[in-house]
Amino acid sequence: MTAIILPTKNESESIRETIDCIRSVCSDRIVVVDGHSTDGTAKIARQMGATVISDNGKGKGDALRVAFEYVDDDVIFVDVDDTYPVERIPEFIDALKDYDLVIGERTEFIAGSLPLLLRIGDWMSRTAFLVLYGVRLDNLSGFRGITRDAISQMKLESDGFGIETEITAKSVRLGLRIRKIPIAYSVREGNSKFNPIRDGIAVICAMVRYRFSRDLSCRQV
Ligand SMILES: Nc1nc2c(ncn2[C@@H]2O[C@H](COP(=O)(O)OP(=O)(O)OP(=O)(O)O)[C@@H](O)[C@H]2O)c(=O)[nH]1
Ligand SMILES: [Mg+2]
Repeated sequence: MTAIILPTKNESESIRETIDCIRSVCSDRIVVVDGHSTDGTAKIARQMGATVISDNGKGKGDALRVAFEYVDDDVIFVDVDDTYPVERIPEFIDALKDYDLVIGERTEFIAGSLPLLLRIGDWMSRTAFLVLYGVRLDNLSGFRGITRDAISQMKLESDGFGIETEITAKSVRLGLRIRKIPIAYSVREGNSKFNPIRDGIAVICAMVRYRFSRDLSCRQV
């Protein structure tokens, strides 16, 4: 079985539709890891029969790490803001039979989904990743699948938005099998939690740190 992990922080505008859409395409367990939402997100998810757990209040990376510890299965994780095509989750589950990490590679941006400055930042991030790791990957994509075995090979430590970059970087350096699935990125519902300066710095730090760290499975001291 695969667990579908949904990190949420005040996503009441999207949580219902997201869970409904996932249920219409697969019967796997849905685990919502909530960041102490104040808009009723957790309550809606619970009413819809999802398992709801709480993060430690440190950010999206912390939330995903809490969820990875909570479940024993391979996982798919995806943002809950209507930006990713969650109806394609079965393709990701299927790909996990042959790959360790499956990345929803954003190849198409629907008009209005990413402002110009963030598009430039996204391009710079992918280019920096290519230069540092020798492979072009969407290191920021929030729609992914990863096997239990791969998770246990990397001791994840990012608290915030550096988590996707950490997972991507460690997967490349560990020589894991990575599959890219091209996807479209849509316009967000609700408010973004991504702070371009604070979180952009976290992404850059993760990219550099995991390129040069010697022991990938251990926390840096
Ligand atoms: N549990 C938890 N979830 C979070 C936290 N911060 C963000 N999230 C969730 O993580 C997902 C990604 O956050 P977004 O705000 O969409 O960040 P982003 O996709 O980089 O930015 P946009 O392109 O503006 O959507 C969303 O489902 C958020 O609700 C947090 O601190 N805790
Ligand atoms: Mg988002």
